[in-house]
Amino acid sequence: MTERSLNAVDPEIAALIEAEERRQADTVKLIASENYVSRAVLEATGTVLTNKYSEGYPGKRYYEGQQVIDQIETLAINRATSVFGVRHANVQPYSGSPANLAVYMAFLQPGDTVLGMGLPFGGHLTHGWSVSATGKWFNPVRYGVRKDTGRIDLDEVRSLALEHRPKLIFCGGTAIPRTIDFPAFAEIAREVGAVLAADIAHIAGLVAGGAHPSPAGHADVISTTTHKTLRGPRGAMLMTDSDEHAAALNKAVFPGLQGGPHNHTTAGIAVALHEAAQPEFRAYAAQIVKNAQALADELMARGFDLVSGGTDNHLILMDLTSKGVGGKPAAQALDRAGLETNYNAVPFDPRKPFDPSGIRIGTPSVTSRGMGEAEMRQIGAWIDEVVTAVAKGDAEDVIGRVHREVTELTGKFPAPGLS
Ligand code: DSN
Repeated sequence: MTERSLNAVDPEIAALIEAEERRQADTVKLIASENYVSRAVLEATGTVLTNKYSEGYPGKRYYEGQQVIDQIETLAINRATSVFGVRHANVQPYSGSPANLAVYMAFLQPGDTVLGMGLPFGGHLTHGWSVSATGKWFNPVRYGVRKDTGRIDLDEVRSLALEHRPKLIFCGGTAIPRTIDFPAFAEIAREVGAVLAADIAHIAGLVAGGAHPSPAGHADVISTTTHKTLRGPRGAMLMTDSDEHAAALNKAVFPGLQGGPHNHTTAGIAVALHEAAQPEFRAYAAQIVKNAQALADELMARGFDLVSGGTDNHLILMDLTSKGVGGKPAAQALDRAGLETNYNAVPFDPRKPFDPSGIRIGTPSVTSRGMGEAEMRQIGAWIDEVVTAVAKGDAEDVIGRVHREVTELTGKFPAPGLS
């Protein structure tokens, strides 16, 4: 039987996928949590591995026919432990939120206290924010950043920990432009007998590439997605050095929260980890940071307020209050100009989460396209031109011109994985 292609079976979806590919190719993607996976990762994820059920773990499954899948998952695990310098890895969590939920299931009972960074300060929903199951089913206590520095106040973290005695402390988040002090968090967690979970979803690629200090040897558990700076497929991993924690985490992921792992994703994660172990990935991680710093410098020179006054990593959080523009209209105008960002709350934001004061910008994707500091300065100039025009209430011509210039630039820097 000759099988028909996607285009023949479902031309509507095929055309939409093609349109999204074109959109990704023609856009300067500045969303800090996104990236372009390689052709190799794409190939691995689009395979027959999606046909197989594998509840359980290598060597201990509830379905037969695991001769190949066991080898794939074992390779992914071994590559994860090697890249991150840990003893155990679980590569099955479907994504970051289920991975973090598994941390709760492994170490807490409903109603127990968790200390995490507040969402508007740069934390994640699953670090105990009120609308998340983690904020409803557990007792959340939140730390933030100092108003004067925009940086985490470790004295506040310590005094909250001493006062509330959490069972679990999360460090890491989604909008933290500065280096996370894992040893300091570990000391606080030890002092109060809490499990320390380092959520490195955003910075996993930087950690793997040596461009951010590693939580290994400090955090009890490391949680990460695989699709951000790490440049893998959408998925997640949980890692630890402790045999006891590893057993608890495995039990929490399956059968606690999930059924069969997504084997095609596991293969993609294995490929991404193989790529992350290559010497050129170190250069990539270093360039992500150089690019973010060049872009931050350009934006500050043009009068933009950056939370914490700059960046140490892949991410810039811009407060547009002084420009007289909300984050949402600015992000929408930038998107129409071909510059894709997301609007984001800034610390102590007086505006609502769906209409906040800031924009979050990241450099993993543009760095994957081979762009460098010169392109970052150009992107900073475009952002300035568009936001200034939006503030003046007359942005259409500027958006049109910048869009043409953006398309010229993206034409010179093909994105990985796109045809
Ligand atoms: N949604 C991710 C981000 O954009 O940072 C976090 O889960």
